[in-house]
Amino acid sequence: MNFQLDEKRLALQAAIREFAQNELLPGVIERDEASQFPLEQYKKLGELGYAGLPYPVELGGAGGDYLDYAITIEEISKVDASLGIAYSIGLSAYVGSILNGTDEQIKAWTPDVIQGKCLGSFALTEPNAGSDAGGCVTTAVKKGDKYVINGLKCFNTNGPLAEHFAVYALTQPELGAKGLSCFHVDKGTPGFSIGKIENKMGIRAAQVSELIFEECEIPETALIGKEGDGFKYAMKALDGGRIGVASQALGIAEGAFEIARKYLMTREQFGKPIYKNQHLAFKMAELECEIEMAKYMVYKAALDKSEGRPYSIPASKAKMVCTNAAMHVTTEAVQMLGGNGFMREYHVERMMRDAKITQIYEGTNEIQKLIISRDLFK
Ligand code: COS
Repeated sequence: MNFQLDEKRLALQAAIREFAQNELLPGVIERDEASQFPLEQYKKLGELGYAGLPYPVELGGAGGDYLDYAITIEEISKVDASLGIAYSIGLSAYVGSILNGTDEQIKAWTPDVIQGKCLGSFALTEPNAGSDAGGCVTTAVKKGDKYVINGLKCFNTNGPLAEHFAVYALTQPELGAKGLSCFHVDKGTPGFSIGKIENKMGIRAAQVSELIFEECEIPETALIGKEGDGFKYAMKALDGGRIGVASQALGIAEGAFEIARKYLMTREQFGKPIYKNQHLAFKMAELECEIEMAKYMVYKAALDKSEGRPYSIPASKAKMVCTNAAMHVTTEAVQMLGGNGFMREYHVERMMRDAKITQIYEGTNEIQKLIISRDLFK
């Protein structure tokens, strides 16, 4: 076991850290307030070759692995967690779904997202199919050489901005989850429109919306993989997505921790820097350990995926531990900064709001406990 990042990864980490300071930090508070996505910065990441890190060079990726990808999301999310989730959804949930297709489909529909030229989105959740992802009612009915999609998807990250969508719909509704199939749908396809854009508590710069399908016709060649295998593809894509969310949460925790650390060293009360209060110094020691545990868990899950080991359970464990750490660290950071912590300009209140959704999306932490405990007693 090697707990050290090698030179190449350290260089990647330093480059993304610099990018985040120079390109993401300016305006991050304003983008949060205005719910404005940093699309230009996202595309710049792509131009610099930092979007499709784990994917093959033939597809426009960097031929790296999922630890590179995790480190990148972590560094982005230390500063801007909204960009962190947009990046993760496009590159793991969307690309992860389309990778179940043929070589032709993969070459047609993944390179633009892998190269960061545009965003991808993943459409599974419906108003009555959240944790019970198999409870979808959106249908895709075969008519000649086409499928006709009807239904409503909700809480779609990147919905209003994405060019490409992986859409899950029932081809055999009577079979429930076993009748679910995966399709590629392009933005602008007749019958496909963006519904309500959500006004959110956190990750406010990320764009999340409903997707509406009304007699939306797509060619039969847009079916990804086999009819009826959609639920398994979605679960696999979510396993990868959970590594992304865990990395995002780790970044949020680390970002808030660093702001708190600097604050405790510079803020003076009762004639001394406040870190000299043992209560606060010990609190920081505890949070430091919590962050380090979270980091090892998500790095391990990323390496399990990269090196071909089963990663579903490690991804669920990492997702739960990292997101709980993000919530805890950010809440403590707001408290330690006192009145300043409550103010926008100190960033930690935004980080606390951003942290909350990480415990909920990509499978609630209760669902992660279900997955982990089922594995313990199978
Ligand atoms: N990878 C591949 N296949 C998987 C899998 C995975 N990670 N998890 C489950 N499957 C397969 C199972 O092997 C099973 O296949 P068989 O029918 O051939 O045996 C099938 O999928 C059904 O699995 P299961 O019985 O576990 O399904 P359940 O409905 O009981 O539970 C949970 C599945 C609850 C784990 C799932 O619905 C889930 O993850 N829910 C959360 C959804 C989510 O994360 N949403 C986030 C938002 S996305 S926009």
